[in-house]
Amino acid sequence: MQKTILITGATSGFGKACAERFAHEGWRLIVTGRRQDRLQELQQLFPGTPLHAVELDVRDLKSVEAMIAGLPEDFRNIDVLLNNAGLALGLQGADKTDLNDWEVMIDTNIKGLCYLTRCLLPAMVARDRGHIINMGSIAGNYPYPGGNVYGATKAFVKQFSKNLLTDLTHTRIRVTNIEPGLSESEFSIVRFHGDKEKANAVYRGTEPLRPVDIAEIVYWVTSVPAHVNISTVEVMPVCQSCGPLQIHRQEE
Ligand code: NDP
Ligand code: 8X3
Repeated sequence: MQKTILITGATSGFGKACAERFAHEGWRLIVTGRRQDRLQELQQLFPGTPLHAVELDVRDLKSVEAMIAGLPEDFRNIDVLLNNAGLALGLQGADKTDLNDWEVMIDTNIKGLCYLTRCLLPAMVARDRGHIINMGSIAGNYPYPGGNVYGATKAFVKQFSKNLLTDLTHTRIRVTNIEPGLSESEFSIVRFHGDKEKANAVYRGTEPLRPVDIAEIVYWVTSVPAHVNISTVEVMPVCQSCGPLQIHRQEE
């Protein structure tokens, strides 16, 4: 039977690559994001794939509820929810950062992810099948300067994923947290508020992960046997690793 995946943030980067990967495997797609023109492009990209595109800001609970209530009959039974929509804003120290950036990250990466999960879970529990895949980050595992609230939102995603699994032990629903490291997408352009030079500098001299690498992993975690739950995948490019602990020494 044809399976259905709902992808948040399908208009770019990981989400778009996942849409391509799952379309290739013959899945039914529900693709969402705020940019209508990008959603229209997606509709052209996969001729022959049943695709339902919805303009959606995940921060708006009423829109999330309306999107779910408005799903066409054929798209109602969702097998996989990919909670991918998210962003980092800024890389300044916590004493200098724009408080509004913090609010947008919390509203999107935490609250939006919770809205989708809470609204879709009852149907998954009723069917006793489903898979929630959350896009975490290595930023939720390791601190770095300027990572402050972004990293903290991804630490939330990590713990929320683990707690979801605990709540769902009596079901056959799977939960996976994927934690990528340095990956080239529109992520850094968004982080630096459209400054492409700063964004390019992040990847200069590196071979970062690509959205297709992440899509491959997302597809893999869905394709293992139904009794197997891949709970966490941490993935970095070969050129990346964790740094040493730092100590600030005073001048003698
Ligand atoms: P992109 O900026 O390329 O894609 C982000 C996607 O999220 C876009 O489709 C965007 O769509 C969507 N989005 C952002 N805000 C909202 C919102 N309020 N409502 C709905 N959709 C929204 O970045 P990536 O593909 O790299 O990022 C995808 C996820 O992966 C994020 O959660 C990010 O934190 C995480 N991640 C990224 C890493 C990286 O290095 N790139 C590493 C680890 C994790 P639109 O603007 O159309 O709404
Ligand atoms: C994105 C990876 O290291 O820029 O989540 O935070 S990082």
